[in-house]
This record gives sequence, C-alpha cells and structure tokens, in this order.
Amino acid sequence: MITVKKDFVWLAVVVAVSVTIATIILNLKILPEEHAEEFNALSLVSMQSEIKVIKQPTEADNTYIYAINDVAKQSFEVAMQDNRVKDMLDSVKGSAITIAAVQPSAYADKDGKVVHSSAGQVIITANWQIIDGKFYSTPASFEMLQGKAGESHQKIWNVFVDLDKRKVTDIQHEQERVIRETLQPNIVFGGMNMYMPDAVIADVGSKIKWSNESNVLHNVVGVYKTESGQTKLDSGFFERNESWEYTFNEKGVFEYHCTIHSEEGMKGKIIISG
Ligand SMILES: [Cu+2]
Repeated sequence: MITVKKDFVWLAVVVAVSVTIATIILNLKILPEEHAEEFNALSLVSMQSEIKVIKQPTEADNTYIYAINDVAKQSFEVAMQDNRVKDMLDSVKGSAITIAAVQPSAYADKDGKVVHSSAGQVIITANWQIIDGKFYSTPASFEMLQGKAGESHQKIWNVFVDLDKRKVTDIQHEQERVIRETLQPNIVFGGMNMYMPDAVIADVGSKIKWSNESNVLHNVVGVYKTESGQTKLDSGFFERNESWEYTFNEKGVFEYHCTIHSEEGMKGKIIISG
C-alpha cells in the first residue's frame, strides 16, 4: 500500500512540474505562434515555427521574402545571384512579389546536429490586378469598383538550387493564372490562388463576403486592427461555392492571407473607413 501511495506522490510532482513549465512558457510567450505575432499577418502560418522573414513589403517595394529555416535562407541567397532570376524579377517590377525559400527542410538528429539535403527550392510569385483596364495598385472603395471588370494575374517560378555547388540548377515556370470577375459591392472573390480585389476600402458596418470560385480550399486568416484593439479572425477552410462573411463595425485595417497559399502571395487587405 505504501509503495502505491509513493507512486502517486511522484505522479503529483511530475504533473505539478509540467504545469509550472507550461505556464512559464505561455507567460514568456516563447511559443512559435506567439512569436509570429511580431511579424505581419502573412507570417502567422503555424505550420513552420522557424519561419525567417527576410523582407517585409513596403509602399515603395511590395516584395515579401521569407524562408522556412536558416538553411532554406541560403537557397534564397544563391537564387538571387543568378542572372536569369534577376531578369525574371525585373520583368514583373511593380507587382506584388512573394519570394518563399521552401527547401531544404532541416531536421535535428539525435545528437541535436542539424541535417538537411543540398536540394534547395525557392518559389517566386508575382501577383498583379487590372481593374477597368488599368493597373490596380492604390486601394479603391467597393463603391468605386462595383460593376467594373476585374482581372487578377499570377505568375509562378520554381527555382531549384544546389546548395553544395551554390548555383541554380533549374528554373521552371508555371502557366500564368488569370481570374476574371465583374466586381460587386462587399465581395472578395477567391480564385486560384489569389483574392480579388486584393486591397479595398469599405465603410464601417460593412458585411464583407469572401466567396470561393475555385476548385481548391481557401481560408481567410489575419488580424483586424482597430483603435480599441486587435481581433484575430479565422474563417476556417471553405470550398467552391462556399463563402465566409464578417461584419466590420469599427474603423481599422484587416490584413489577411490564405494559410495554404501564402507562399503564392494569396493575401489581401480591407481598409475600414468611417
Ligand atoms: Cu488559398
């Protein structure tokens, strides 16, 4: 009997210690998810806790660059030295560029040593929209956009890198994707793999609907920032002919992305104005 009791004491100690450690971790905010908050909405991707943001998009240069880990970051550096890659980037200047260094994956072996293959991969995506025949770069209101012909374009290149030889071994480009829709008030169309309009102004109190017009799943995940605080929004996945709605009752900005297509720059911004 005494032995059994002793076992229970030890179990209680183990539980207490575990709970304490978990509490400390939570309070220090050292969970990957908490770290991600310091970056922009795009980096809330929870799949990869090691994501390195190399460059945030700015007004002057709408390029977002990230790597899934430090080794993959080297793939990006090698790719940028290649003249074909430089020419490619020149050819899509002015569009929203996403550069995602997605390979190699890195693992820690049993001694804690980092192991990885030498095969690197960088996905470069250019996204741009044409509304009423004009390049759409400054957000307009739903009111201004309604009834107009919208086009969203996406070009993707896959750059393969040999990390040992530090050179690009192959560049493959996918066929350009285009979605076309007649724009409607308070509707954001989700195609493959982009949102249109990607940045738009709506009135306070607007109920905005994201409508999936493609054959793949999408979601809307991001942070709605207002004067009174921040709200994390997550639509969950929705498929073709399904939609998700949210009513924005306060002035602010909602920046979001699709978590499964963020490497292709599937993101958007709603500016709620009074
Ligand atoms: Cu998506």
